[in-house]
Amino acid sequence: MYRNSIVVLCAVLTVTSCTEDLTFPPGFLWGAATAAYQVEGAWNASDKGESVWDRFCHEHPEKIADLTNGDVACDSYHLWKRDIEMAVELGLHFYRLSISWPRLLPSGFSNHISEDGKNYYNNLIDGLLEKGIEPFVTLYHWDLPQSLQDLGGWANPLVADWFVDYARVAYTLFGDRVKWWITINEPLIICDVVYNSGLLAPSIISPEVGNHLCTKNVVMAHAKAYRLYDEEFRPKYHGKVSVANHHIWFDPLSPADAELAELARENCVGKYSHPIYSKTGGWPPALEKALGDYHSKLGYTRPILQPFTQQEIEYVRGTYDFYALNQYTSRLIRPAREGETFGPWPFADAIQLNAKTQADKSWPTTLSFWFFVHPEGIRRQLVWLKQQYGDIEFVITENGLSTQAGLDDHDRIDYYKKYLRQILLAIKEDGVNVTGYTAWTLMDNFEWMDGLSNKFGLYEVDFNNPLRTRTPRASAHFYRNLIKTNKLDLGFVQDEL
Ligand code: GBH
Repeated sequence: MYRNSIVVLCAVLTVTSCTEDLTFPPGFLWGAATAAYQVEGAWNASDKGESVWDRFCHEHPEKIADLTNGDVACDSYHLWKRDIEMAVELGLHFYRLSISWPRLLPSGFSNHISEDGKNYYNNLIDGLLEKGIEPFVTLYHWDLPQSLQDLGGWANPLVADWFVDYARVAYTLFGDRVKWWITINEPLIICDVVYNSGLLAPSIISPEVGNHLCTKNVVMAHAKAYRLYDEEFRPKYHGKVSVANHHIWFDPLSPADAELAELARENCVGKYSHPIYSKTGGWPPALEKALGDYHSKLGYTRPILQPFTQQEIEYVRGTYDFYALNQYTSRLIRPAREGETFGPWPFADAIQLNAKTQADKSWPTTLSFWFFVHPEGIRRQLVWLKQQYGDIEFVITENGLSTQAGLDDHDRIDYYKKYLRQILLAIKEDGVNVTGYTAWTLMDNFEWMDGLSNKFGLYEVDFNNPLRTRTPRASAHFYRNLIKTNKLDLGFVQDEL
């Protein structure tokens, strides 16, 4: 109670007179992230295969806000030495990167490994390690080989086998040096956003069926890749494997909507986490029922969210070494009124739950239409996760702000201060075991449907310059200072740039 009062007091007092403990636990890990398609470029270098993002951007340039694509992006395929330099300048403990599946396996299958693809990732991994920076590697950050999409992609249950074959290649080639693995980045986006909105590659709109088929296949693919590591690679390499989920924190619009908000949390997070992290495994029971009802009302005669067998429940349960969360934003939720229409779940509404979502008027907007700033959301999310899945290790694998161009990004610094302060409260007041944090993103990059004009970077990238010059923003100085001191300086201001 006393400590809580101090915290409340600190919130209203100026920073200097505050006794709030703003240090992070000793050994706390600091990193920054990127993803292959967003930074690498070299989309057809050497024998690289085509990805769904290559195809989508080339066939539908109009679907990207500024008509750009990832053909060159930050050109990290050629400029990886500069990327490592930036990681060194910031003092990062780890750099979260992703491997492009079609760069490593041009056909999508493991029958042929690209020599150049292999060399690229070896160089990057070795270069980081030489500087004492841990490579934190995501196997899948949305760039599915187009060849596999042509065979049904994430809607085909065989994708789990294709994925585990790819994972085996990556563990075999890089597992001696990579100790942190993420199997899949944000199943929610891969399944729910893609099939509900068509806004992202491969842009297949199937909001009643495709998204739900994808859900189980993604969970199975993760579980297989985890089990493979656990059985064959962990004994010699001793690394850690998890999946990175996307989290939107849902609060009820009015207290009467509390149960609905809980169902929305299950639909957003529980759907991809309950099978893996809960004691019982399987789908969250209330959600499985709600989706079952939804589909029967639509006239389907069998469940569309594929049920697990008991054997599958046990196979999937426990397939984690830590909990990885990406979090940016929040929503309020309420039941839909008669006759209201719905935008796509999860950033607009929740037709599956007959519910409408909105942002609170007090939450600042950002350059991204889906993104409202709500720092308390990340603390509530962490507490909820601990309540649901127990006292496990949490690593924040993405968090950051989108802005316009410019080096003086005090709004980004402000965002980091506010979110990190809430994370500290989760650690110190709520006892959540958060052991690491990852800024999204190291440098401006191809922000999917928002193209190149929407900036998330600690470093600004000049996309008009063939050399793709990278320049630190004020926030890079803030982040470097944070890592150096392991302490949040709420008064930090960067004057000189
Ligand atoms: C993360 O996705 C990604 O992992 C990362 O690659 C991305 O650059 C970063 O965050 C910032 O967006 O969903 O209909 O609004 C976060 C989720 C996915 C939200 C793409 C916006 C655009 C289409 N983002 N999405 S929609």
